[in-house]
Amino acid sequence: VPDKAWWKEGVVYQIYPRSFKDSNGDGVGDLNGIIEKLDYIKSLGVNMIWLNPIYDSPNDDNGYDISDYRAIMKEFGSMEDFDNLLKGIHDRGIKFVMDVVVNHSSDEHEWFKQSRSSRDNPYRDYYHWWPAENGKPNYRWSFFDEKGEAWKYDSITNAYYLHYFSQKQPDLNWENPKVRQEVYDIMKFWADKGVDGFRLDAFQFVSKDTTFPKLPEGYQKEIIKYYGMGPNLHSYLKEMYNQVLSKYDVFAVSEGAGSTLKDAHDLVDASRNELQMAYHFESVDLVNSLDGYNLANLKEVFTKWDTSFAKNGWISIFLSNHDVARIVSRFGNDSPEFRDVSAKMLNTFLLSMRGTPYIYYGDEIGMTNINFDSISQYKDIAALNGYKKALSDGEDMALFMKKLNFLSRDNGRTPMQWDDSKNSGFTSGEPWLPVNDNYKDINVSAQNKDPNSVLNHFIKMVKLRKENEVLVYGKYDLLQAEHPDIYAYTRTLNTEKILVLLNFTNHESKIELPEIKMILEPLINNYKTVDATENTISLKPYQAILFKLN
Ligand code: TEU
Ligand code: CA
Repeated sequence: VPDKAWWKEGVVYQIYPRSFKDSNGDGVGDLNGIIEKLDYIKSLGVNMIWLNPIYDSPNDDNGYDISDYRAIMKEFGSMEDFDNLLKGIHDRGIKFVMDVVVNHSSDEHEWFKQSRSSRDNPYRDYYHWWPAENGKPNYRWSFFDEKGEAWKYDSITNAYYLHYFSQKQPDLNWENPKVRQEVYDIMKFWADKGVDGFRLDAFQFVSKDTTFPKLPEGYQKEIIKYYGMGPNLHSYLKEMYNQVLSKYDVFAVSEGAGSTLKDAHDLVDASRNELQMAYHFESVDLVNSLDGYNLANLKEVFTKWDTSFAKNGWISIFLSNHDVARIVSRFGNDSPEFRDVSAKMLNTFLLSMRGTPYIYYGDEIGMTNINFDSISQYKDIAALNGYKKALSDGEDMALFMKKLNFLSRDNGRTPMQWDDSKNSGFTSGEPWLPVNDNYKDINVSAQNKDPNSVLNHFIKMVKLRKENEVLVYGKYDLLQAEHPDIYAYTRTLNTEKILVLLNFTNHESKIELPEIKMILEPLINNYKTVDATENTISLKPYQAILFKLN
């Protein structure tokens, strides 16, 4: 059994602040809006809140481009609002996780303004510059650039700067000790305010080989292998641990875990004194085309990671966040017939695995994709610049739009659906991104009143996890790996054993299990009945049941 820790036992609720609750009618969610909803969050039973970045930012990438790490984005409120929010969170016994975006800053950060102003400016080495008289630097691919180029020419000093993300997100030079000291000071500033955890954005990319050697053709298909886990990453993490993490009762989670299981262990194993948790992308990457996923792969990915982390290290469990489309639309079934049952099944899954579950706002009520069909509806820079790039590359644009419709990040960023009033109670003004039309059917207020709602099922499942340590720490054993429809596993801790049965399909399916003889009452079930005989159980479409075996 792994060592115990509060951050292993929690359930994280992730809030995209722009879209959660607008308190002043400007159409943009804000900190006071979150404060208004703290009792709601408390009622979910979750005990950690992670907010996407709330720092001052020109919003080229919705806050992932930071212009001041010690100030709050004006649209979101003030530092006083932040202090009130943090107090409100702590008063309710909830921990707070801060997003730390330090692979890059905004080009509007004072550091970058200084850095680009002249070659001998003291901030010059805060970023990666390549003097143009040395010729063009070797190609680097960019996630968000409209040409797919990570080097941007800047005429002021006749040099290129590096940006793995957008042109307005220049990469910070971590090889410069001054940059690292700035980051640790920023983290201490927030830890002194009382934040309980840090989510390190795009962190596997910070350390770089600053000779920028030529990389093999097509390397971007294995981007993490080439961009991730740079030469000095671990020594920087040990430094961060010594200066910051070890001094407070905080944990830190890395976004990205390298490209191998060993990479991931090297980040989080306790003996390394680096980070406490990491999340890998293999689960969300299961759906990255119109073909969707297949259950065999899903089982394989989750089983592989669980097995590897059974004794040492700790990972996050999630199927959604602000970088992907909605969980029900990708992994469940968002048709009116199956939307609710499949949402309940997926939440049952996330909350019955080992690892800290991260639940994205709106998934507790089964929010679905918005399915835009015209490029003018999109707001996300990844979609807008991806569109420009596809056009200039001569891609099949009808296919491109179909993919965007299913997979775009905007699908997962629409306003929270609170009630059936105009704009779902999110704002009294014009929402920055439209509310999904289905808000009259899918909203918190209606689901609160319905004991069989997705929301009440979620609350019940969180409670079950809290009351059964076996669901947190218990050993995971996959049953009948080859079953085409059903994901079945047990969780075992000392004498406690729980059986989890999940039908991932839209048809009935049977599974034969000798264990069933011992079954009495289900702990939780997203249907009213259990259809079992002596040793066979038949699951309805997307049926999800937990049984106590011992
Ligand atoms: O994402 C980092 C990351 O690796 C992304 O490339 C992710 O795979 C991509 O967004 C999918 O389209 C983080 C944040 O989560 C993301 O929201 C930011 O846009 C990005 O860093 C830059 O800060
Ligand atoms: Ca607002």
